[in-house]
Amino acid sequence: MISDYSELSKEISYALRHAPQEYGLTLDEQGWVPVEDLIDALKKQEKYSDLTLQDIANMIQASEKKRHQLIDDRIRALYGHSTEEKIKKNAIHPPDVLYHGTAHKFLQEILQQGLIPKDRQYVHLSQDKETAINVGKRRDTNPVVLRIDAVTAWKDGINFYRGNDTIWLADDIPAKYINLS
Ligand code: HQG
Repeated sequence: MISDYSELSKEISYALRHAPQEYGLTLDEQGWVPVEDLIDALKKQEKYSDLTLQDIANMIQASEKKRHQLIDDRIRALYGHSTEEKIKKNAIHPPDVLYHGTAHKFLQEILQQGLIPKDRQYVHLSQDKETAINVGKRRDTNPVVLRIDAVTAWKDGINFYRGNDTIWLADDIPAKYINLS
């Protein structure tokens, strides 16, 4: 039995978002890997020597954030990737407005340059302000929330993609679609 789901979630995110090769894994175009391969790789560590599929299912179920998707015999991260090969996503019509929570120290640069993916493959946006505040709090105790005119950006040809229920992904968002909320 795994007692620390948070630690397991972090390690699985690391493997599936950033370093699959460290675990002998290769992501397919949509980021999937056979879950048995992930389990076998993790089992090499003492603390995960008894890891089961049920532990992973329980971890996903217990998590407040929907970071991972387990379907049949495959698992993938839903967002956050930094691997070299860009995960293929289907572009879909976004809601009229999306939000981005960030630190005040980045504000000026973002308002000049727009939102860029930095170390990840896509820009990450939030469906609602509350999620954006929580994302921003990782970097600033009193984060700034930006309002993205997603539907206009979409009409102008910027692609948006679904991460999970609350997280959207996008290609670079030019500054003209971004305002303080
Ligand atoms: C900033 C976590 C200066 C951007 C979260 C952000 C999310 C710029 C940082 C998910 C910039 C990148 C993603 C520009 C963007 N100039 N700074 N032009 N453009 N930035 O972590 O959106 O818990 O890669 O504002 O909750 O913060 O891991 O992206 O501060 O859902 O599942 O560059 O990761 O989810 O940071 O977070 P990140 P993010 P998990």
